[in-house]
Amino acid sequence: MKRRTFIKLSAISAAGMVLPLQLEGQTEVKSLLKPKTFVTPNADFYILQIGDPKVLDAATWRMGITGLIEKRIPPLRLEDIVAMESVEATRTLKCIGDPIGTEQMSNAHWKGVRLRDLLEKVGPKPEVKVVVFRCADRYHTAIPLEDAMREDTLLAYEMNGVPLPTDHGFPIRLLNPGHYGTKNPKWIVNIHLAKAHESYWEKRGWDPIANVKLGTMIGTPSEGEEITGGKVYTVSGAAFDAGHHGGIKKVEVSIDYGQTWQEAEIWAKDTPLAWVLWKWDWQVPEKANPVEIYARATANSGITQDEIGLEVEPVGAIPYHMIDAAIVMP
Ligand SMILES: Nc1nc2c(c(=O)[nH]1)N[C@H]1C(S)=C(S)[C@@H](COP(=O)(O)O)O[C@H]1N2
Ligand SMILES: [Mo]
Repeated sequence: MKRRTFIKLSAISAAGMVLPLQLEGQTEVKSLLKPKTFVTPNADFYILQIGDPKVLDAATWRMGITGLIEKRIPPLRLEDIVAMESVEATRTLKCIGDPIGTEQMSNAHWKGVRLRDLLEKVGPKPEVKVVVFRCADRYHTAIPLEDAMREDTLLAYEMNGVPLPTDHGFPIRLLNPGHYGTKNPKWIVNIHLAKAHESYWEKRGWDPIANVKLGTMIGTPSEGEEITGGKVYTVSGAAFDAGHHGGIKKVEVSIDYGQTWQEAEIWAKDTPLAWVLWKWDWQVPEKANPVEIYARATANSGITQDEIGLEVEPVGAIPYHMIDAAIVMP
């Protein structure tokens, strides 16, 4: 098996198969760029979970904070959380089952509160190591206490200006910077402070840390697309490092199997916790030919994705995304 076939197959995995992939062709509107907007509309944001979404009622929903705590407080109501100091942030979510990020990566503007502000109300005991989230669909996952206490770890209740949609975790979900979707639980009903915890996906062999790796996805062209020779074609996509390498510095494209690289234009960006969107105008040769398109990112730390990925502490990088297309004559 050719290595690039392996990469494509490995991008489709258990966690990514829980819901069918969003198949291209649903909207055959010829958009020039993919992703085409910096903020993904809620209706287009990918959805992934272990079962059916849980429809929770804000009036009766309560979230307890339990476990190794210094001070007990009554279960919180949504209005208690909304009354706290709020924070807004643009954040990209990406599924661990789609490391390249062609289908299960989206970006939204969220509003919520700092998890830290809630944990400070109860006071974690000195022996606490992890914060466990239990969800209405029986999903559960834990994050290290030091991640929970980060200033940018949020419990979100709004997404793109509206209450969190049911599909994305109404009324409350976690936004855990730097980590794949598995560590961003939805429909939270309990927060438990503990010494250790084995989470839902870890029990099934998935990475318990789930740090996002540096990656670049090619949105246009799509796999197998026919590109008209003799014209300009805009190759486009997204790149994301979730802040682990200081954010994306540049994105490059190669159409000669990685011998030479052309710098793409980054046309939309925010903080390193959101993706960057890039495009590169390619003057397509006037000759019918198969073509392979590669894209790679370089982060502000100086590291560049390479053909076989990259093991850089603490998170590394995934290999180039490669797209097979065909130049055809009009
Ligand atoms: N309660 C709950 N939260 C969950 C999951 C789940 O199955 N149940 N799946 C996780 C995974 S694997 C991903 S990729 C993200 C997807 O979030 P989204 O559906 O809002 O895009 O949700 C995460 N949070
Ligand atoms: Mo995921």
